[in-house]
Amino acid sequence: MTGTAAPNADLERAPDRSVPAVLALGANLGEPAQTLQSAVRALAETPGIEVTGVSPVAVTSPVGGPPDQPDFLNLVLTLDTTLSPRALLTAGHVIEQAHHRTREIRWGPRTLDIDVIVYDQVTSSDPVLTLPHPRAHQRAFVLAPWSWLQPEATLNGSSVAVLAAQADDAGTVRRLPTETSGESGS
Ligand code: PH2
Ligand code: MG
Ligand code: MG
Repeated sequence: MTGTAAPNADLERAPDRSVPAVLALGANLGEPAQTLQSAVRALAETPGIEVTGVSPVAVTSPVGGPPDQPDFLNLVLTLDTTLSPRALLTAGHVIEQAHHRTREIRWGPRTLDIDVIVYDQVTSSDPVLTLPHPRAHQRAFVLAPWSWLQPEATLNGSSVAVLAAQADDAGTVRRLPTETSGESGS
């Protein structure tokens, strides 16, 4: 495992080859299912991003924030990118904005949240973009969908599937049946 020597020096630097990254998407306001679909499409259309995998969707209880907010839909997406870590984060923010994201309450309800979970082997303690994501290892709403997509994946040297089972919110994560092609009219 090779993290970067200087924690934050690499966030602005575009890689000289395409590198893998993992994003987590969540939504619990508006039309979360459509929003996630639209966000995946927008990511796939972003120059410098090639989507390599999309997990099944999970229905999850809110972790943190106001207790009365609706359940979330969450998914995890893998990609290859030539964008820098910061540019990838910004691409996610632009897509959040396009889906009417507002930032009022920390961990409050939102139409769309796109978080960078890992970016290649980069480690960063920058508060704007901490890598790997500082809480992902304890959140089943990220780990479970990730493990469905990539059963062998590891995070900080631990199995994502094992971490998912150990997380406090493990019992709240339900996998939605994957849509089969031809089922819906569009
Ligand atoms: N996102 C949060 C805080 N809590 N809970 C669930 N179930 N899903 C989320 O995506 C989520 C959350 C902060 O981004
Ligand atoms: Mg988040
Ligand atoms: Mg976020």
